[in-house]
Amino acid sequence: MREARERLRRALTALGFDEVRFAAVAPAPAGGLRAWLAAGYQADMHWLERTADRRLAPELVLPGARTVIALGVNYFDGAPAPAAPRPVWARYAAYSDYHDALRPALARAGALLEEICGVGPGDYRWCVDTGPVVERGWAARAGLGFAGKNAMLISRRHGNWLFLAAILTRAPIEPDGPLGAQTGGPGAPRGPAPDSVGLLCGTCTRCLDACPTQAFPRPGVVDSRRCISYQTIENRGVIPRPLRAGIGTRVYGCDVCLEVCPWNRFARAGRRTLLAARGEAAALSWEELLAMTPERFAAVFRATPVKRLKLAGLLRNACVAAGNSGEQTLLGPLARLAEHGAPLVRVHAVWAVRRLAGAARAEGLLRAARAAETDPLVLEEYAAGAAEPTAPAP
Ligand code: B12
Ligand code: SF4
Ligand code: SF4
Repeated sequence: MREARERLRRALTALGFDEVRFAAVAPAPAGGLRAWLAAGYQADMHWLERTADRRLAPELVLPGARTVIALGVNYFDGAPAPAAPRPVWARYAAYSDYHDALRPALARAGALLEEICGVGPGDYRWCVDTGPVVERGWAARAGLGFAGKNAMLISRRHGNWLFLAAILTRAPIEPDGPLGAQTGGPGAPRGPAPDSVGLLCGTCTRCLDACPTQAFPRPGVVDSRRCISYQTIENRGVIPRPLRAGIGTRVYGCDVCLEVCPWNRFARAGRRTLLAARGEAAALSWEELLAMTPERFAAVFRATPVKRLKLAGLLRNACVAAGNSGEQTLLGPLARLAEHGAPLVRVHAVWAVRRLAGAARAEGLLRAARAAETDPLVLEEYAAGAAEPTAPAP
């Protein structure tokens, strides 16, 4: 069996997966996901509640499941962290959508599992991100890395720059074991239990200190409602006013708690054979972003994760980021967006003009738009926020 496991590991590595580890299906640690949901940290991602039982118990997703194969794909390109005053995108947005990109490789991985472990096509199920599996938890169990205080699954080889995927299977494959168990020597592991958050963080707290919106109620736990990643990707509505300044010039997602992690110094640029680089977004200037049309949006973001945001969502984010940029030249484009067809865009354009110009100057710039406004959401924005502090010049 061990020989088959190593053959499978080699075959999946050759397929393009940078980490291939095995965990035995076993009870999940108490607390974790359930405590997180009970605290409301999922914001409006109600699908996480509906699927909680299955997320924690692979045997409910695939009856008779014995093993979780935890897979990681390194998407680090070796470039330094992007910085303001340019629009900043999460690193993963520089690729075509990883859900679609990894699917063919996962189908091929299933065929290899059949060939090497002798199971049938109904004896496994693979998922990437959207499946009902706590991917980081099972990856930690399999020793692919450890759960950092930044909540990321951190690999000693690749830092936190890994996409994760999982294959649940009825094949009984010998598990690799979590990191704590391996490093603790024979017998019971010394120090923190293998499932514990921050296993290899020591006294470091960089990620917790760096989060611009204080989204960590405690180490390893993210309150999505305060997280920039949630607000700029998952939230379809208005971004809460108190969080907007903290978003800085981030247009899509957030990597702050990832970038600061010292474990990344061991990370090398990934092979990325399963991913297709898409540099168009990062090359967009503020002016191009704020003047984005439906046609251009479709062309630039086709097959990327950003397309799910839709044009109004992207313009919403671009307004907030531009408002924080300190670039006075953006006042013209932002004032035009205060007359955009979508109320969602107008709300954030009004905020951005005020933040850049200050309340007194903004009044003149927004006079025509305000006179024509009838939408209650936008009128509420006009009524509030007059005291918003202006963004510093870059
Ligand atoms: C919902 C979600 C979000 C939410 C909530 C994030 C959060 N911290 O929970 C939001 C929208 C905020 C988000 C943001 C991001 N996300 Co996200 N997200 C998910 C999703 C779909 C579910 C996560 C979840 O269940 N959260 C609930 C909490 C309680 O669980 P957890 O932190 O994932 O897991 C912990 C517990 O389960 C427990 N645990 C410990 N041991 C064990 C053992 C077992 C057996 C079990 C079951 C559990 C367990 O500790 C785990 C680790 O801390 C996963 C994909 C998936 N299917 O798992 C991707 C995922 C976690 N996201 C990912 C990424 C890349 C991001 C961002 C970096 C994107 C960006 N650049 O903007 C940020 C990072 C924010 C952060 N610091 O966490 C990657 C993470 C890869 C990695 N190396 O860790 C994943 C795995 C997607 C993927 N397939 O690659 N995300
Ligand atoms: S992704 Fe950004 S906002 Fe979210 S927890 Fe990390 S640093 Fe904070
Ligand atoms: S930044 Fe420090 S505390 Fe945060 S995950 Fe990395 S090592 Fe752990």
